[in-house]
Order: sequence, then C-alpha cells, then structure tokens
Amino acid sequence: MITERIIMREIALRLKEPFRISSGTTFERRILLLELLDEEGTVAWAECVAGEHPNYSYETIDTAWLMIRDHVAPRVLGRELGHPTEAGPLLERDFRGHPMAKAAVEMGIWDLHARREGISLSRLIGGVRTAVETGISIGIHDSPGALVGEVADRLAEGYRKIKVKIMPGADLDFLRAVREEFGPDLPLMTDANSAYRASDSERLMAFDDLGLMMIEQPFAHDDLLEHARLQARLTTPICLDESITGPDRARDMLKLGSGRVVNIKPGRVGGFRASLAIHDICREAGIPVWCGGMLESGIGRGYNVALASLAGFTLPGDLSPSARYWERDIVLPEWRMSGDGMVTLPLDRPGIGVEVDTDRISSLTSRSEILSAG
Ligand code: OSB
Ligand code: MG
Repeated sequence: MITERIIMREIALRLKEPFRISSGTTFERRILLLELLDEEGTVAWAECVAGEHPNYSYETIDTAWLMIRDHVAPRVLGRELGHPTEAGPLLERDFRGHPMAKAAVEMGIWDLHARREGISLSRLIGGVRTAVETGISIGIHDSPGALVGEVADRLAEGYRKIKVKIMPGADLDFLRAVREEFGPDLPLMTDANSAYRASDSERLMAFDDLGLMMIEQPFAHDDLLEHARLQARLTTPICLDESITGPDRARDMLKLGSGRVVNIKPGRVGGFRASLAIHDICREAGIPVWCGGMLESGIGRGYNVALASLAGFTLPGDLSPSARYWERDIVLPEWRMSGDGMVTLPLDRPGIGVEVDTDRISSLTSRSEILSAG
C-alpha cells in the first residue's frame, strides 16, 4: 500500500457545554483532520487530538500542523508499506516526541489498510468485542450540588462509569457529595490532570475513604517517582494518563509501581502500534486498561471505539456518543449509546465504520493544505 496524498484541514466545532479541567476550559475544539488517499483511490480520514493550548501536552494543533506537514507526512508519502505496523517505526527513527502529530498519520494508515481489505478496523487489530462499555468524563463544576445534578442526568442516560474532574479547591467535597447521593455501588473515579504536588500527598490519602475505582494522574506528567511513592501508601489504584506517552513509559510504570491502571489514548502514545504494545504489556502484567478520550469528533471516536474492542480493555472508556459533545457531528451515522451505556461497533462496515460528512467539513474548514509524494 502506498499513501499518495494527505490533505490537512482545520475545522472548528463548538462544544454543547464548556469542558473544564484543572488546567483550563475548552469551549470550542479546533480540530486537525487528515484525508489520506492510496494508489488505488481508497480514502481514509483521521484526526489529530492536539488541543489549542499546550496544557494537557506540549503539542498543540499548530505544532502538529507543522510537524505533520514538514516531518511526519514526508516519511510515509510515496512509500510502499506491506502492513500498517510498519508506519510506527518509520515515524520514530531520529524523530523525537510529537506523538499526537505522528498518531494522526499512523492511525489514518491503519484505517486506509482496513478499508482496502474491506474489513473493520476492530477486526484488523484483533478486537474481540461487538460493543464497548461507556463511561463519561464530567468537567469541574461550580458547586458539589451542580455536579450531583449532572451525575444524576448522566446515570439516567445509561453511562456505566462516572469520572469527575478535580483540582485543589474542588475535590473532596465534590466527590463526597456524589458518593453520598448515589451510594457505594456507583462506579466512580476521578481525574486531576496533574493538579497536585508531592506536598499534597496527605490530602490525597483522604481519597481512600471515597471507594473510588481509581485516581487518574494526580501528579505531573513526567513524575513517575512521586506517583510510585503515593501508590505505595494509597489503597485506591492510581491510573496514569499524561505520563504514559509510549510503551517504554508503561514498562517504567510497572517497574516503579507508579500505578495499577492505564488510560490508553491512541493519539497520546503515537498511534495504534504503540497502543497495541501498551495493551499487551499491561495484559501480561494483569493491569487493566481503558480507552480515554480527547473530546474527539466522530472521526477520532471511531478509532477509540475500535481500540476499545481489544480483550484487555476491561473497564468502561471515555467513549461518549456524538450528542454528548456536539449539536451535529461530522460523521454519518453519528455515534450513539444504548440506554444501558454500550456503543456498538460497526463491524459490518470497513475501517472505523462511519462515513465522513464532507459537505459539512468543507463548510467548517478554515485552512487546508495538500501534501503529495516527492
Ligand atoms: O484527561 O482524560 C483527560 C479531555 C481533554 C483532555 C484530557 C482529558 C479529557 C477527558 C475527556 O477526560 C474525555 C472525553 O473525550 O470525553
Ligand atoms: Mg485524564
């Protein structure tokens, strides 16, 4: 298979509700989309998860745009690949960092391959599920009461896991209010997006009374050591997100004991090859994994849903349906969730299993660039 052309486009999609995490609030997603074409005329679409600001990662949509145009795409354009697993190593050789930029291209190549073969992306990667369990990630609210109200609505919609964003000043009271309202059986977890320091460890110890499924990323993205120190004292499992930028960091986490759960986001780790490797490393070690989200459009969501169909993804993912984020998505059909919190894999359709609404994308496009071989 040869990738002959990649068209880059930027679109903007306004979120129905602003999404607040410890490091900032997102009102609108500026999204970098890729349209890949092979030598037979097969077309695949992919999405870069980088945000507008360098708060979750150092990458932004603007750094990713340059990286893809000047460094990532030139490595794959016009090159014959026997299998999509060959793309990842090609993008790593003498090319540091920028996993989100690499992932967009690498994942597009996986989908292109699945579409050529006429099989679903899930089956191409060895997925074993026909539907995936869905949880919701709820942003920071102004008061515990407002949060409890949203949790009630989301449980009524069918979500199987509630993840509550926290930061110092909006943590224990908020989580306690939810636990008291919905009882000990509610599958509840929290995500701090690196908002705490080692000096907050005593406060974090108090989280053990909440019966949480896990605490996601309390400390800095590059601090596996303090995560290990905290995990040694804490009964609640620590889940790492920002810290796991590739298979090597997953191995370090295991060696150091920095956590007991991993949130895998293919866009964060450089793509599907790395995601599959992390999945396998964790499975071998008996570490549960689940698929995180980056407020993706229906295109990125399709990749996440396919990934979450692997056997090791044993916990509900942040895989909300289209209507949770957007008035209207850019894929057809839109992603839906059943009343009992399941998203069905479109296994009878090629690739990610949804078609792209190209007219709508055209009307939303603010810039585009065509990249070709040579
Ligand atoms: O930390 O998991 C995170 C969104 C943007 C950046 C980081 C995170 C998130 C989410 C949203 O939690 C998950 C979703 O896409 O629904
Ligand atoms: Mg997270």
